[in-house]
Amino acid sequence: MPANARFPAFVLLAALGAPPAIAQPGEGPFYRVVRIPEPPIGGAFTSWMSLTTDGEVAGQDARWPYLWNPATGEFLNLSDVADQQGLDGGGIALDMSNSGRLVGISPTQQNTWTSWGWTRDDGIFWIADLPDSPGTDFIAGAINDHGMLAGIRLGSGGGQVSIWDESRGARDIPADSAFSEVADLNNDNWLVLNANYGDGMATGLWTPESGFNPLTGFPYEDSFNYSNAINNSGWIVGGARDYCGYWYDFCTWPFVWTPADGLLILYDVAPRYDDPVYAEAVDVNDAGVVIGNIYRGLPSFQSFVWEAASGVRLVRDRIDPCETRNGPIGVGVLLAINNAGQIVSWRGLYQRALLLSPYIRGDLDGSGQVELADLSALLRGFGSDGGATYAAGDLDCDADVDLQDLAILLANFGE
Ligand SMILES: [Ca+2]
Ligand SMILES: [Ca+2]
Ligand SMILES: [Ca+2]
Ligand SMILES: [Ca+2]
Repeated sequence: MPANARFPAFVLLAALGAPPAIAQPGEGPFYRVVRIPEPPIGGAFTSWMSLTTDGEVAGQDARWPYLWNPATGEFLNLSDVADQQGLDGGGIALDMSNSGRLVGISPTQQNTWTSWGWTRDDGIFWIADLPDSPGTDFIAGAINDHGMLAGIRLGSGGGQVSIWDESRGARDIPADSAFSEVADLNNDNWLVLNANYGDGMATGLWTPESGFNPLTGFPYEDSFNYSNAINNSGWIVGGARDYCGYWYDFCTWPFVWTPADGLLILYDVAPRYDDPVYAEAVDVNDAGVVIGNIYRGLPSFQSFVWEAASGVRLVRDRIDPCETRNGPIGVGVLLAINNAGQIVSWRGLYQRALLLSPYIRGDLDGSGQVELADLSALLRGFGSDGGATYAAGDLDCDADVDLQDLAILLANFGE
């Protein structure tokens, strides 16, 4: 269509017949892709990655964790801080809070491990030096936005779970002694623990109000059920065992557990009766968006996003079409999601990790909603053929603004 043959907006809307205000629920977020650069000292990110609510990415290289700020492109290298303290054996980050507090461990010259924390204000500090500290044999595995720590004291016969906070110091958590793996800690000081029996796993929740209770409702309580993360509403995600279907064999399925509704297993990540499925949920944000990975059960590895209202969506189908014009980009293992809905994905050594940022197709001005301003901008550019940009209304990245673009916008109108 030549650029001068544009329809007035009211003609188009009349022709399409449906006022946008009563459109169906939209298609949900798509994701823009940023390739995360390699840390300046070299050594690719290893598979631990996290991100703050502000979109700052934490990664782990061969020696020390880094923070990368996508807005400025700057790296903050934690080894700079640590070297000043004479610690040159490196460090491994184990958890980061929403606001960017880190905890991790470093090897000591006595062939043991020492735990450290890091905050923007205080830099690296030794957990053994904290007032009323949990001791030198404490391995911190999780931290929340209030600075509460959770971890394991190794000396006490292997694994006593302990927590520490500034007001009360260190306390041991009375849990079944098998539950000695710290999975995650939220801002209400709810602590998720796993038990690893070698031939099985179980998972449980400790809260200051109710103490420790195993999570229940799993199809096979004494099988491989484990948690990966908890959000600030107490939603817990992980992997649960159940029979595969026709296969007389076990599969691992992603699960979401909520305080109100208990256990929900996401069987719709993969067909139940084909190949054995191994899939898990790895993280959940405070908006209830769950991310996870499907390692087996589909023709190739895939990753997914789940929300209660829309169910499972494969991430490969939700990538900015300008990124996938020449074929799929190979999104890797999803590792973390923040409260803005951004996701970090890791693709293996020597490949760029990805930062995926959600957007709604049709939100031309980036206001977070598809509304009249977006519709009128698209209609102004309607009919352009060649060189059209997203901001001008080319939503499917084929350089024009036509009915296909308009249909996408209208489907998301009001989202
Ligand atoms: Ca955490
Ligand atoms: Ca908008
Ligand atoms: Ca187009
Ligand atoms: Ca087109």
